[in-house]
Amino acid sequence: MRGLLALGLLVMVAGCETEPTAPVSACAELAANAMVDIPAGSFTMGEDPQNPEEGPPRKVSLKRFFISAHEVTNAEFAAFVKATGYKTLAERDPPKLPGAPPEMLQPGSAVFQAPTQENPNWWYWVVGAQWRHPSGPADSIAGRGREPVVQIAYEDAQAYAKWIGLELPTEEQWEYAARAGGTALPEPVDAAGKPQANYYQGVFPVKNLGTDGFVGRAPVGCFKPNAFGLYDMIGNVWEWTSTSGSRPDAGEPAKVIKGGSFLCAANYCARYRPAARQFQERGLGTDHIGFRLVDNIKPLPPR
Ligand SMILES: [Ca+2]
Repeated sequence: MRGLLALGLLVMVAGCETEPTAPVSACAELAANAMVDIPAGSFTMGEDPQNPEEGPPRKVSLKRFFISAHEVTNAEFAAFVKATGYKTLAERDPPKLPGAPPEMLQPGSAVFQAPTQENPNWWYWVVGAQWRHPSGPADSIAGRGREPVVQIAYEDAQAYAKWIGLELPTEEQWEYAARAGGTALPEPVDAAGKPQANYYQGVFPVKNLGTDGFVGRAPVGCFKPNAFGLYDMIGNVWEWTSTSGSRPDAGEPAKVIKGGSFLCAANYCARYRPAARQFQERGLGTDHIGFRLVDNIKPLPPR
């Protein structure tokens, strides 16, 4: 069930588009559903907290697993919907919450819009926002099959995972994969200060410079992969994990999301760091949350 009102910041407006602006010819053509073999190992999870929920650092050991090389794309999700007729939560009638404005009783989802002096909100409930129309009915994913799918609630990501025979990563798996065996933190910029991930350059939330070539989502594979060969573990879109979190203002259980998005800025929260985590209501997708999958290499059942 969607605890939409718990967000507080949501109000109703028409959709507002945040299109990529860069030519995407330099982006890698990545195979659909490509998986990367992640070796068993141990790592230090968490940090001395920049935010209280990120610490303390602790040792975590993991078995070998496979993880998606890139975020699940619109094209991949479209194949699932075509095969199954699946309807995402954003396409279904929302729960009839007491006191909800009439618009919030219509199918829709949460969309970011830069605040203005007249309207300081930055999250909006947009009727008709869903994975095919991430910012609202006037927006379309036509021609954007290589972008990460968004407006996906946790249940939607689970449904896709079940269909394809895989699982959502735990937070431990996700963070281990994001750190990629290194001791130094992966950085969103190179030594010369040039962005090497799709995050937010400028002054969040009012001045998006788009120095990385994108003011919104980028197709997967536009930035160099990490040392494990994984793309967009910094930014582009946040990614669901199967790990539960707690959020006092949530109207329903929350799950941990990881990696930050095109909306994560150094001046605001820098939540593209591997240890960073946010707690997202399970039933609420946004235009900056997607997912990737893991294969836990389960042994075949005995014959
Ligand atoms: Ca990501």
